[in-house]
Amino acid sequence: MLSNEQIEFYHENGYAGVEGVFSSNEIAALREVTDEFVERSRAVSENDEVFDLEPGHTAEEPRLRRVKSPTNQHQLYNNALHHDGMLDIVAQLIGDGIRTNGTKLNLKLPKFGSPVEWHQDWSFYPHTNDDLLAVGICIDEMTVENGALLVIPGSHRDPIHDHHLDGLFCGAITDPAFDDSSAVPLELPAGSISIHHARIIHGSIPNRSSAPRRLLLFQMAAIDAWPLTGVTDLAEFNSHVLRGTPTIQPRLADVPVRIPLPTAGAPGSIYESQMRFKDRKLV
Ligand SMILES: O=C(O)CCC(=O)C(=O)O
Repeated sequence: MLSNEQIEFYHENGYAGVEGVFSSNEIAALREVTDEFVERSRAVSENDEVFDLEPGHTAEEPRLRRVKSPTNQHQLYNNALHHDGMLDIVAQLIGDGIRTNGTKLNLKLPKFGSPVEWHQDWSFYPHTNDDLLAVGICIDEMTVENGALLVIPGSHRDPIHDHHLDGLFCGAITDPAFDDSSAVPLELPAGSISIHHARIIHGSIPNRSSAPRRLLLFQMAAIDAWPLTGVTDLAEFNSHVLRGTPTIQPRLADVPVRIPLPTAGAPGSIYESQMRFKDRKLV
């Protein structure tokens, strides 16, 4: 559980790091199953429903950068999503009713793991209120050298920045005057969780070290936050509830919104949508 100081820190700064949430056995099991996905990616040559590949990926030298919706791909990841210690912490920040609105496993394998350009998750999925955050389970120690998550403290209270390029959503902050000089890294040992508010500005640089940086990310929303891009299948929507009772009465808050439309093509991963943006800061 978080102390009052940790809760205050999160609300003030928009992020938190909590050590020792996952045991060394739980982390060892997550590493093993993640290694299996890297092995399986050898048989894949193009991005598909499960695998997102780095440029230069080959069967001989697999360069997997994301397993999409890992909780649908393996029971162990799904167990991690329901981890009570983690959900107790999330409940302290967004309330007892919790829905997941997406899961992903970002891998920065040694020496080349892709950077992620500055962005606010909220630009991808604005909701009726902003009690949303992402939890990252550190499968490996996360350091500056292996491409730790970088955050701009307090920026969850900023307006929503422009994430469009040439009129199309690209999932990165495109304002050339954007200043990232106050960014800080979230350096954490394996087994920790990182937490970042959906509106905080964050990103990461490439992995230049010989150690992997694998981060299992769970997006979480308060149960009464509804996506502004709509819900078409209520049963499916409610199947993502992790704790609490679903409601059809969204809570409305005065939040800044830009809709992530139009897109440049079929919506892909953040790596794909940011590719059009050449003037990147995090390279
Ligand atoms: O894996 C990372 O370093 C950044 C993750 C992220 O911001 C995202 O996938 O939206």
